Amino acid sequence: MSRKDFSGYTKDKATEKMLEKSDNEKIQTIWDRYEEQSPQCGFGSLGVCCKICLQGPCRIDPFDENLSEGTCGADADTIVARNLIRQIAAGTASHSGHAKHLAHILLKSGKGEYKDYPIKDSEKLKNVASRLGIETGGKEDSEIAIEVGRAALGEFSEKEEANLWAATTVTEGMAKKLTELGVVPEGIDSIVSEIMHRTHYGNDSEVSNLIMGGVKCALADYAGCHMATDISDILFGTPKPVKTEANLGVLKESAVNIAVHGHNPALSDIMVQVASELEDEAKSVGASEGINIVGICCTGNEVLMRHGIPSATHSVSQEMAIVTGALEAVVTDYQCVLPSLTKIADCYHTKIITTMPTSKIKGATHMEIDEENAKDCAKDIIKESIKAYKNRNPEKTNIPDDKTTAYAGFSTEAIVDALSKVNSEDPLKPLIDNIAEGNIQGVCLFAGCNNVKIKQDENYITMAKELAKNNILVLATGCGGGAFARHGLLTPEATNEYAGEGLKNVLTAVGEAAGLGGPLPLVLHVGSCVDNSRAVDIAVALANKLGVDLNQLPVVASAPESTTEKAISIGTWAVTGGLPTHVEVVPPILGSKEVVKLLTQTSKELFGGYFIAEPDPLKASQLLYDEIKERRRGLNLE
Ligand code: BF8
Repeated sequence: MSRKDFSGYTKDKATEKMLEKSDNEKIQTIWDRYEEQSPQCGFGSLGVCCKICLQGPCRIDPFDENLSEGTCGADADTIVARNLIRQIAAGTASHSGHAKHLAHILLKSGKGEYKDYPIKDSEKLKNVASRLGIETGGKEDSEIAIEVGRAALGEFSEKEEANLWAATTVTEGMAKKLTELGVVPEGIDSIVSEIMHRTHYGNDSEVSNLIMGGVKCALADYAGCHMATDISDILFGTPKPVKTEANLGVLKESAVNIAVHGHNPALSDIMVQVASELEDEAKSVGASEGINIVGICCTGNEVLMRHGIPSATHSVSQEMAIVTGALEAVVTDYQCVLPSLTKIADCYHTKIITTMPTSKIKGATHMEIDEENAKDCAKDIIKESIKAYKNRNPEKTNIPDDKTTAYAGFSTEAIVDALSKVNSEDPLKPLIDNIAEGNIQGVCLFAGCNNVKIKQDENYITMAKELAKNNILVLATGCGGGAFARHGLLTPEATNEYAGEGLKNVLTAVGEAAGLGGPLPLVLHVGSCVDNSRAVDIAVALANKLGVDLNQLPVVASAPESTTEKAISIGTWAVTGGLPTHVEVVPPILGSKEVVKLLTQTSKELFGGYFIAEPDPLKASQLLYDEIKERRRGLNLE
């Protein structure tokens, strides 16, 4: 028996049990590696280490005035700003790389070259095309798909006119303001490249100029996120409410358990589509329950939203899915996949199957995605996973019995559809009326990951309960959505238990009108990280309806356990879009007073949004609630 107490690492019981199992089996986890790395480098934590040129690395010592400049003369402010915007560029490249992959698939789908990717949502295709100014009348879907695909790919290079995907999806006021401030990117890849240029040795060292470059890049991240959501819906269907289950208890004793992990539905969705064809093959090796596909991280969110595929786990606890001993394969695409997975898999029978040319892992089996024959490729991967089943060792298998019911699938369209059951003429009116009357005080979007530095899920759960008690409508994306799923907050029961009276009445009225037989869940899961764009769409619709701008709405955001560079990009565009945005884990910026001031104060004057750093989840909830009340006063709603 493990003698270590893991309750401080995670709020999730299933993860805690698997941490005990890892300890017993002497398997090193992300928490162990973090402890071994501690204390972490103070210079790196403050962001004052520069290794951009070969005369470095240099570091600034805040306590030694003789070490206040690097070899080239860059001071702490410049070094922090350069490091930060390079992180934003990496996040942008990741989200938009995902979108670019989908844009290629859409184009080839339209050309008839990718037969396994038909247009699933023709209405959305036409809506997106119209938004981009593409004529749709009298055209076949395939023709429109080609034009939308080309328009999407055109967004990546530098354009004469800033006409980004993003510009057509925000309020007119915001588009105008961002144009005036000169932060609308000319192209997605071009701004990523520009960031690398301006941060090169001997270039931009003026701090506010660097940060405005970062803001411009973050807006390209937003464009990439929105594009990824739009094209995923067109190719795989726009999500509708689904009921499913979450946590490690979704793994089945007698099934071939396959986890899809990463971000892009390009392969995971196809695997879900073809899995039933291989049920007999799975049964022939003794898996009487057939094939059980489960999700990890955001590709898990994609198939959860569209197919109700259960979520096994997310983010910091991804290794624990393998430690159950019941996972035949982890099939990865890209982003947020730990390189440690292959070492842990070596202790069991689990196969780690990588599928993307840009994301291989040492020790994994590589079976590259072939979009021209996507279904065959997906079947080959499933067959490979089935082979592993007979090697499962029952003595090393322990599936925790923890699982919860979860409702997800709340795309913008699904939310508007539910509201239209209350008022078919004017679907947003019930929401606006209830905000005006104070039954709903405001909206908070929870986004982001889990982070090994924070007790897993603690901040999400504490903050959502606190905000909902104060009648704040809670939306969630990414691994945050997973946290709420694991703890039962994506359910009508949670609404009855935790929502304030006003919020409960509204969620009940909408849920019943929409035929759900009860309230909407306490937290509405709107999708993966790129689907933060869905939350923007909802906020933009509300702002347009009220005739105000985003930075006046009682809408706030929180990334209380964020980890990745992508999360930094998202946080930056949320702030630029006017949202007060809470973070718990502060990116490496504390070495520069000037950068901190720009992000927490000056941004409020420029954009209306700003970062709030607060480690205590209850205090953070209060700060967000105060901001909502201040904005309500601004709209004369108090
Ligand atoms: O894509 S999977 S760890 S980065 S939250 Fe965070 Fe989770 Fe990654 Fe956003 Ni989604």
